[in-house]
Amino acid sequence: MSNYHPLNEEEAIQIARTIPGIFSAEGALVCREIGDGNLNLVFHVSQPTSGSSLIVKQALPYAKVVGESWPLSLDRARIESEALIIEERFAPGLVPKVYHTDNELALTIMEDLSSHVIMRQGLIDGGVYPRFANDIAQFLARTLFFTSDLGMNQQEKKVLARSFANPDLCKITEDLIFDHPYTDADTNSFDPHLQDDAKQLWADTELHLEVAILREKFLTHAQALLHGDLHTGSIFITPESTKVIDPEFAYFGPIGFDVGAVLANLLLHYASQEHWSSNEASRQERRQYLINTIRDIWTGFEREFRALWDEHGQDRIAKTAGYQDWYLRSLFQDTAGFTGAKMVRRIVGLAHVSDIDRIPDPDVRAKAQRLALTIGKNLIKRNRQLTSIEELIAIVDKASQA
Ligand code: SR1
Ligand code: MG
Repeated sequence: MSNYHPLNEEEAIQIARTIPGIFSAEGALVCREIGDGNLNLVFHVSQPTSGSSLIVKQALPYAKVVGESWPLSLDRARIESEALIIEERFAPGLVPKVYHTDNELALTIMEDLSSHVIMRQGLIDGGVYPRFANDIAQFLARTLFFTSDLGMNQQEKKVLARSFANPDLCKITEDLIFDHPYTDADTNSFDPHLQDDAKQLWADTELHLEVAILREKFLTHAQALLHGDLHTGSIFITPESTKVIDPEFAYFGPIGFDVGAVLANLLLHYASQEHWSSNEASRQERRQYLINTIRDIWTGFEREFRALWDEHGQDRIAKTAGYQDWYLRSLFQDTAGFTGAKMVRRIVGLAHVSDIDRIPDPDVRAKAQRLALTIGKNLIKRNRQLTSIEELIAIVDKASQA
């Protein structure tokens, strides 16, 4: 019989004590449950006398954001631990260290990153992160290249993919990103002032065709091991350090989905500058910073992915002239489309982003929401025609000037 049960703080302390090399034998431990995400319990366990600490993360058997009526597999805790270990191998220093995994209790015990802030909040507070574009470009290029058929033995990749079948979490994405925002679904949630905008989304068959094509890619293109939920709430940051957390949605899927997740969340923050910048000059400056970051991420990602391909590509046929250019163009188009889909879902779907939801004035919030929707819809509709990051930026600029 399974020993699984949700931990309380005392039990989290007892388990934390068993992790070697973190706490001194003397000195009490204290614990706080700090989980503010949609799905899990997160215990912060620390020892005031030594200053040591760690995180005990436990999956719940349902989606916390909805309640027990939405059951979810506990296997996602194993998936998260194993994905973190693989990411550390290919992108060392860019994820928290995993100290221990307990699949029965659905636990990952890992490095405490309290010296960092969640990037979404850091951006809201006006933070500037000079290392971020390069760090995340490296993370994306290295984890995605080395788990793709270009950088991993193709038979080993198939075997690895077996342990990353993640049906429950993929189903969340299939529904909440690629279906529900485009119909009058019960799970949708949006401000009443967006009723007409939502109706337009539900009736826009040109948009639906592109969403269907993106959804098909999400369902069938097992290109590489994705993080699967790489928004700015899944990144811990300081100006000197970037750490990607929370890969419980990891599975083998289309590379552009991860790159697009990062760009989408920067663009949602861009749209939210309607509120967070106090005047037009600071808004322009902040938006320019975000656009420069987006440009640097894509160009850094592309440069590193091509360099890895040239140096480590094992395949004779993958060296065929023109194939690398075709592949990168298609990755870029997927990135643009997924960026758009990940923006639209955060305005009308179940789970939103605080950058926009915390805007107090409904008129200002509506302006930010409509800007995000316009950018998102245009990126979805035009993804298959785009060929450069400058074209993507031009879509953003045009929507902002309207
Ligand atoms: C029911 S879970 C809602 C969302 O939270 C996660 O972070 C994913 O983005 C998911 O879609
Ligand atoms: Mg998460």
